[in-house]
Amino acid sequence: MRLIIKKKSHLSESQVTPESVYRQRRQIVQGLGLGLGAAALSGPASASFLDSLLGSKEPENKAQGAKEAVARTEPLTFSQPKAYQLQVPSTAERVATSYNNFYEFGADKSDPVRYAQQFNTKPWTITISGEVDKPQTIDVWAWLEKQQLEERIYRHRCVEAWSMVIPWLGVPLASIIKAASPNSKAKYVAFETLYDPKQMRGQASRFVGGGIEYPYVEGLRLDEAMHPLALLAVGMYGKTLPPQNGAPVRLVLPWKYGFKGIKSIVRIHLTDKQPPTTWNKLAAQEYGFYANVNPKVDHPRWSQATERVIAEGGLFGSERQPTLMFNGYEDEVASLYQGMDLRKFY
Ligand SMILES: Nc1nc2c(c(=O)[nH]1)N[C@H]1C(S)=C(S)[C@@H](COP(=O)(O)O)O[C@H]1N2
Ligand SMILES: [Mo]
Repeated sequence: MRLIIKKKSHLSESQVTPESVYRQRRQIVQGLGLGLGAAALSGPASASFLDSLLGSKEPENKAQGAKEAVARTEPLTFSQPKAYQLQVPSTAERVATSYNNFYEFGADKSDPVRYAQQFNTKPWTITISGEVDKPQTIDVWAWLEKQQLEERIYRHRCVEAWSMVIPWLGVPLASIIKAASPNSKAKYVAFETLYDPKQMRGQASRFVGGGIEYPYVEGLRLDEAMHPLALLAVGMYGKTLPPQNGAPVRLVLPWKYGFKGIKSIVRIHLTDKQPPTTWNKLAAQEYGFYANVNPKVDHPRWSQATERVIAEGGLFGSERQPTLMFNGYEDEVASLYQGMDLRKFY
């Protein structure tokens, strides 16, 4: 019986993220009651191993997935505010849309582009509820037609110590929150991803979904959510978001680790208490509520001082560079955390 299928993709994780790091992050996931022996699941071949257990087939050509994804997007009209155009070459679109974290479709970097292509985002609604004077349900595609979209070229830093530069399209998160009129009790904002195990193979199986308890949830303090850098993204590279990047609507918070950027949002709920967040529930000592990018506060099992840059040339020749405080957005956001011990509130 052949249990391990070696992947041929040139987008193999090991070329982008130091092997020790992605292996370590996955190990947490593996330790969480997945049922199979840890030995059987350990190492970078584990996703392939699971695939083979579940009977899925390796596609002939993975680049095909990326092409389909681009074909499913639609062009958008937008402005380019001067303040947000980072003067650094963007990561190649092909790379940013085929090397993803979206555990609902599998824990391997190449799973989302393979398994999210049939994801149905039409129709799509987002409810805004809780401590607001005007709770509402938004029909996303009708709402989108009335928005003035902005392009924002932001740094994108994953907690796994790799980074990209991505031209996102969206509206300030503040605009949609203001429209619901938060009341005086509103101190935090909770976000929730769609729960639909029929469409999301990772939600249907703990093996595939990395042991995460779904739906994926995230949260921000209200003042963080109202910050002008916080973007409710609906597109990238001039088009609507492809499914693997969080279609139709996701968060982008460039001064925080990527896992705060929750994808495929269906619910926004304002509360007076700090809401639970997915990675914190999974491993609280490793992933905090704040998750601000900070080169001086290491992950317990790896350094955050530097990052591997996945730039224009894609995965080949990617180099390490120093990680910047708040991912380079210190001037903009440091005041949000004045007086806080950033080692304690990591
Ligand atoms: N619902 C959901 N949102 C998610 C994730 C996820 O697994 N599920 N992964 C997060 C992580 S760890 C990162 S780094 C970013 C990746 O976004 P990208 O694939 O567009 O680069 O999405 C974040 N949002
Ligand atoms: Mo991440």
